[in-house]
Amino acid sequence: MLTLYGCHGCGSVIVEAACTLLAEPYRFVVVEPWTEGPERERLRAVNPLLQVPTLELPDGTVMTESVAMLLWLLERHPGSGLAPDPGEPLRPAFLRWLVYFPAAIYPMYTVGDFPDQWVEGDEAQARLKQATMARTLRCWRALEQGTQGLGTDWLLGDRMSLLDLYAAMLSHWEPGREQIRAAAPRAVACAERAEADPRLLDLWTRNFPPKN
Ligand SMILES: N[C@@H](CCC(=O)N[C@@H](CS)C(=O)NCC(=O)O)C(=O)O
Repeated sequence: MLTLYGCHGCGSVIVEAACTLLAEPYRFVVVEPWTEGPERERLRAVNPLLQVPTLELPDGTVMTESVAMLLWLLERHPGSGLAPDPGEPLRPAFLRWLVYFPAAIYPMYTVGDFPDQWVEGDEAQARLKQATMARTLRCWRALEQGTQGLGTDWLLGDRMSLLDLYAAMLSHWEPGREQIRAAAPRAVACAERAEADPRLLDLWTRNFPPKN
């Protein structure tokens, strides 16, 4: 069975969502990379960068990088419908935007969540944080523009794909869903459609409890 290291509301959610839709069983090890403790040391032993998600395969192979895990899961479950198949016209756009989420948007949190690791001084840290949020919103605007016409109800094509799931997870993060919606209304509508999938309702509610 797979072992997934992750935590509440963080990047492991996309991998959990994919495993759920693909009926891929996994054991979940809760670990917050930023909280000291024995779990963090277990994570360090498999991923010296101390990041989640980290995935351990049944043969002991360790995978990091959410997009690598998703592509590996797709290969393991051919015909899942969560991506256009190789050779299909929408495949290049799928690959582009699939990698865009962790390559363009996710790193803004690697910097913005820990500004003290990058610059010294409260003011400089606040400015850096602000700059990462501005860049995040620019990335969402570019996604919105770049995916226009690729789908109507979904980011790509006529069915939910991993793109909608990435959009759902990342649009829960800072600067918050409403600011992200203003930048990328269609992408957020697709994300919310994905969240409404009955197979995933429990997962989203557990990871992103509704705010009162
Ligand atoms: N490129 C990685 C990024 C993973 C990542 O940044 N995860 C966050 C949690 S959502 C983390 O572990 N942050 C701690 C750190 O970067 O030190 C991926 O796509 O999986």
